[in-house]
Amino acid sequence: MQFAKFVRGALLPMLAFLFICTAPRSTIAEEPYKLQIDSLRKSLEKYQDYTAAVRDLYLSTVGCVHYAGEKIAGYMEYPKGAMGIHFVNPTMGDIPDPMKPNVLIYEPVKKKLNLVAVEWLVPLTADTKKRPALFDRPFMGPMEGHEPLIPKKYVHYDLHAWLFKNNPLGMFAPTNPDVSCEGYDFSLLEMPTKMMPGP
Ligand SMILES: [Cu+2]
Repeated sequence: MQFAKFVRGALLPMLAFLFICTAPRSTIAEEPYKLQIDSLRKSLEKYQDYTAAVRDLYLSTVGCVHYAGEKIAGYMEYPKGAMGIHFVNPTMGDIPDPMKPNVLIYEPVKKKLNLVAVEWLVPLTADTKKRPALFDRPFMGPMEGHEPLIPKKYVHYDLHAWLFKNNPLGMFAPTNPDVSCEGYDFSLLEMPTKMMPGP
């Protein structure tokens, strides 16, 4: 049984190795932070009810933001997909707290709002020494504010985490092709945002 031996001895280990190498990067990168991310998800569970979010001063910016996926030199690259409706809490400090994101993101589905993601939004200030990072993930940016909902002059870094809806592009991708603004009255197709120089 030469062939069976070959399958056991060489082919199976080779396939296993190939599988490990080609597993989505996000799955591997999230592993060391799995417990922390699980407890973060648990602590934010209550915001599935958007009125609980509003009571805690996460305030709706109304528009459901999505991107067409175009690439323009000098501008952020957002794969085709949506971010959703950002509820921003302006009462939090400028240092990102891994357990307290300052943005919650909802997807409008029929007449409901489903919590799908969170975001940390960090302004670029004169005190910024380096690019922020959480869960070993560097933030994107710095970039201009996202008009028309955020003024251009609000130059910032940001990091998204799709805690409540799977994102085929990865947990920390900025847009989610499985999230849609369709059928929602305040759907907003945004242009990519201009990149800005960092510290
Ligand atoms: Cu941004």
